[in-house]
Amino acid sequence: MNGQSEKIDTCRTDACLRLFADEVAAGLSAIPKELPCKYLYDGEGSRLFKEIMELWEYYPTGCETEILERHKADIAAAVDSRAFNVVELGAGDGTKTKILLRHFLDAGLLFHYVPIDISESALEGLKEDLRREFNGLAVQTLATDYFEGLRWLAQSMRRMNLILFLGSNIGNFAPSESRMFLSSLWNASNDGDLVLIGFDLKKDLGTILRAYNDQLGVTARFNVNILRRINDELGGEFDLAGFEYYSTYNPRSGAMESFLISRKRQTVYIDLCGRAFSFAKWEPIHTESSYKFDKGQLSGLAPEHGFEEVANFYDSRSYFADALWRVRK
Ligand code: AVJ
Repeated sequence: MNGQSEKIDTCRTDACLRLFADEVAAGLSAIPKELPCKYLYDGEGSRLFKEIMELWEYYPTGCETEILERHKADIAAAVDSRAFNVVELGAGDGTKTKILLRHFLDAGLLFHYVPIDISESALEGLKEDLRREFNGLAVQTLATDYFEGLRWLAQSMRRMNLILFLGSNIGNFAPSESRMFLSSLWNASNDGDLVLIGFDLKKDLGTILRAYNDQLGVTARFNVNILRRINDELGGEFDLAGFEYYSTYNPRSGAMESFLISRKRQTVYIDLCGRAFSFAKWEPIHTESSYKFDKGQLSGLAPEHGFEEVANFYDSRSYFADALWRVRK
């Protein structure tokens, strides 16, 4: 990644910085403390997440790649429209999506690709990649969060949409947020649209725990990076060595829960928040939840939100699922 793309994810407008500062202040004043996981993905965070996707411990990427390779023709067959949009929420570096794009192009389907991602540097890299690999593919990128993305979708031309929400990005939502998200998704789409949603499934705990506690410590660095970002963009004074990454599975909620834990009693001033925040020794900041699902939950979610189940695709170990739903209005 070049120097320029490391800069472009930082907030460049006052409004963006203000929101970031306000959300950090709210999260660090809450009991228990938390930080919104969307702020993990600045240029450096997106680079570290790409590194995570290449770790042997982080199985979701390989599983979903296998699913898309195996079922790309089934997905293409479900699209019964001559011209459509492939809209992707949280596209990231698009490595897995390229499997579908390649197949659709080879099958002679007529479509535009609209990747939406909070990380502008990830999108820039993706656009560059696509220009090289998929000559002539119509691509329109949108650097924004999911909710802005859905607003775009609602206003987009009335073409059929295939909406991709891969990688178990949905796992970052608590159940109530997930319901809200699926309702917004339904509201923003048209009758007959298709959605393909990736869900990480419940499985033996060792496998799940290893995926978030890799030996090289990339996931730890990915989490600590949010404090570095607060230092750089908000004038924070975090001592990065003063916090330890900890991630564990909560069998009641069915989620991996990740934290940064203060190793000592400390007070940290953040300039743009205009105040300092105190941490007790061993006090946690919750940085991310990654919910795991079972097959029953998957089948319940579709009808509850106005979708019709078309198919569930699994990898050979049933570690991961891509659910294909049709919007019914
Ligand atoms: C991008 C949200 C799917 O929760 O598994 C990976 C992010 N965090 N390792 C996940 C993540 C730590 C990832 N998602």
